[in-house]
Amino acid sequence: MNQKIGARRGVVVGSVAALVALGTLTAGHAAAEDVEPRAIKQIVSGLSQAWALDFLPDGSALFTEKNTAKIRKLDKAGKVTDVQKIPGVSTSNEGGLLGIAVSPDYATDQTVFVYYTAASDNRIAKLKLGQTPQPILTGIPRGAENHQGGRLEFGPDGHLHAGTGDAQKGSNSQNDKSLGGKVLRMTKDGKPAPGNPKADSVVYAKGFRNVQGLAWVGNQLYVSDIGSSKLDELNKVEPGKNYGWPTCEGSCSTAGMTNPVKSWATSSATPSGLEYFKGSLYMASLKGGTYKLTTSGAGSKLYTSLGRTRAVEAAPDGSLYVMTPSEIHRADGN
Ligand SMILES: [Ca+2]
Repeated sequence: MNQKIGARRGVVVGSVAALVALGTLTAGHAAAEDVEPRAIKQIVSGLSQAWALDFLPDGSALFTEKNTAKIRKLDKAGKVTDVQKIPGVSTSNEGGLLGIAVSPDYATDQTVFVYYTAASDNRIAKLKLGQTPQPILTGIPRGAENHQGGRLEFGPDGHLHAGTGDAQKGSNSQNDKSLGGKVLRMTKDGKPAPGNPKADSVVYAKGFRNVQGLAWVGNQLYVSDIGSSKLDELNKVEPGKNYGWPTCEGSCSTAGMTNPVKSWATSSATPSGLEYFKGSLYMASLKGGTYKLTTSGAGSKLYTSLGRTRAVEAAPDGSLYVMTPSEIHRADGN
């Protein structure tokens, strides 16, 4: 497809959406450089099941599309180009090419990490752009269709963290030998990171159903977890703790289980990506909009006119990128 036309049309549609949502913009404010107070602007449209996004040191963004299995690049001028298709991706309802994380040492190692569903498992691979991915961690259980997890983020400790799903088998989440239903913490070679609860395991915390977002407030990790039919969760994650699934969905009083800091009805949240930006947690919602929250989960939704949102990432230019399955928006977080 012609990305230039797609991007140009996107700017117009985005301005209209911003007008409707916020009443503060005029159609003339189309440049991506001038996000204003209370502004959100569409900078890309026409994507196919976009899933995750991260930034290169030069300020351009790399993002994944779940079903096309493509890594694509958004340059600072708003132009989208294909980088490459990841081989061996097996798509399902929730499976495909999912997370992406740029090495914090990209300037020296030029390495990017992806999380994807393969025929027999979910896996994490590293690659230099344009080259063949090298798996660093395999054997994360895959569900026939759902609960694949998929988020990848580097922590402030420099280690790679992954959120996984229970692969439609709740007992995986309580099984220390399964990589499903966990937060994983690893080196760039997929080995257990120093300081993990068990020195020989990449498992950092357990008892999740389907972790979709990871973010840090200082050195404190928070994750979003999609519930089954009752409650979705925001969890404050400590190493070695057990976050309850499948015994508990939302808060409970079962010994040994750690309750979420906040839960929401699955009909209103179904959370996805999580980010900490200018003093607030932003949690994407597949039921529409993005939550702006305190660390205790107080707050409400912004950007509801966007519909489903999948990922939220703080950009090096000081803005917040909000990604839906088909669009990327640039916002100021208000
Ligand atoms: Ca829980």
